[in-house]
Amino acid sequence: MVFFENFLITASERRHITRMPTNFATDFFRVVRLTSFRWLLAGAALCAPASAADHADAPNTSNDPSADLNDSYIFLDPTDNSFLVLLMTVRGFIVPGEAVNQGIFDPGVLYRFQIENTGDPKPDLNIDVTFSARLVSTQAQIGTVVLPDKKSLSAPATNPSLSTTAPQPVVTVDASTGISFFAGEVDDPFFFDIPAFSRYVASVRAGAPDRTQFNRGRDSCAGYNTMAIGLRIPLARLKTAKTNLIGLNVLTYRRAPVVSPKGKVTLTGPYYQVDRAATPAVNVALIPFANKNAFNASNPTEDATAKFANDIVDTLVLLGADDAHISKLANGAVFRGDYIRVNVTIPNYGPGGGTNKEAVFPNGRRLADDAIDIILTEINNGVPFGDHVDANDVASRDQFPFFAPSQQPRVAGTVDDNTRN
Ligand SMILES: [Ca+2]
Ligand SMILES: [Ca+2]
Ligand SMILES: [Ca+2]
Ligand SMILES: [Ca+2]
Repeated sequence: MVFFENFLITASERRHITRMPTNFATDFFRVVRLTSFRWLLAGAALCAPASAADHADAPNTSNDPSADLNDSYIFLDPTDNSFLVLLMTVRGFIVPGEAVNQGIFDPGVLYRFQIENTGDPKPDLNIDVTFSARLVSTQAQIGTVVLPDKKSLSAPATNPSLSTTAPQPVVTVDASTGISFFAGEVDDPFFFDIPAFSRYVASVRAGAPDRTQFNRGRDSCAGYNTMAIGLRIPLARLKTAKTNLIGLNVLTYRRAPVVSPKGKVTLTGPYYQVDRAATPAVNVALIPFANKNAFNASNPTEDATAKFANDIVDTLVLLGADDAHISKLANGAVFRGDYIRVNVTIPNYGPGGGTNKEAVFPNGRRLADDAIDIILTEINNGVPFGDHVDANDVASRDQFPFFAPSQQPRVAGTVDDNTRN
């Protein structure tokens, strides 16, 4: 199976999984073996209504939208495979009518691209992005990118607008490093039918799994925008001789406000971690509700100590995955830490960030990859299973930053139901 070669684990790791003590799932698992209602139990494992990839994945992030990561992407630039593209989206579900008011980066948040390039769970490099405060709505915020060697570059974000035409993306190329930077509001590239999935889970809970719920095939993110940050980096700056795999994890940290004795508030306190996002749907679908905040506050090195392994393996068991598929899936978020890893020897080509099947998720992740269907199919033991939403609602660009233009308020007379999804 080419798709999940990056998730394959060793025999000793597999033994470690089977040796791990199970907790609440033990009795469920026994019942699963004895009844034909494993999908009923699978529904019970999904402790909260389904959300998106990582949109509003935990109580703390739902309450802190500007630090709530949605998705992360890593792929070779299909126009030149000697460059690696790193993308993150944050603050989802911006309605076009609020494109300006909500199309803003929080100056109190640090947005981190965390790179793993030595083949173990330990992160090796950080690239951190922060933004100036917005002073007037007509002026772009300034992003500052701090590279692993602590050198930094500053460049404007793309300022949002309420025009019917989306603003052109402002891409800044740093001459000394060859790195390109983009930040701004874009169409949310994630596509998933959230209500269908929730209704399907409810039908499973009710003991009558109803896959026809997916027949409606509507994209819950269609018509909405998200904030996005993108970097295009010469591969040679990130690749080491130790491995052909480069892993990406994205994180947000919020700076604690400090209140002076006279009541003045400044963002000068220490940073604390708010969210992290690598493999889509790990926290949303596999981590029990009670541990979702803890997962976001944790890191890949802790993943590798099996801190959340029981949660993930137990949920996959309850979802009906067999041992072989649990091995592939669990390893992606456990024994080498939760990163999206791309094999940089596999060429990437095609429009919109790449579409050739050899480079599809989980070999990295591209905007067009139907990651949800790929994961659902693996959980369904390789039998095709998906939500009938097969692509983004609008076309991605063919060059960096690849994101489709932001959704804008409609021209007079336009009839659409995009955001009534
Ligand atoms: Ca999130
Ligand atoms: Ca490492
Ligand atoms: Ca979209
Ligand atoms: Ca899909």
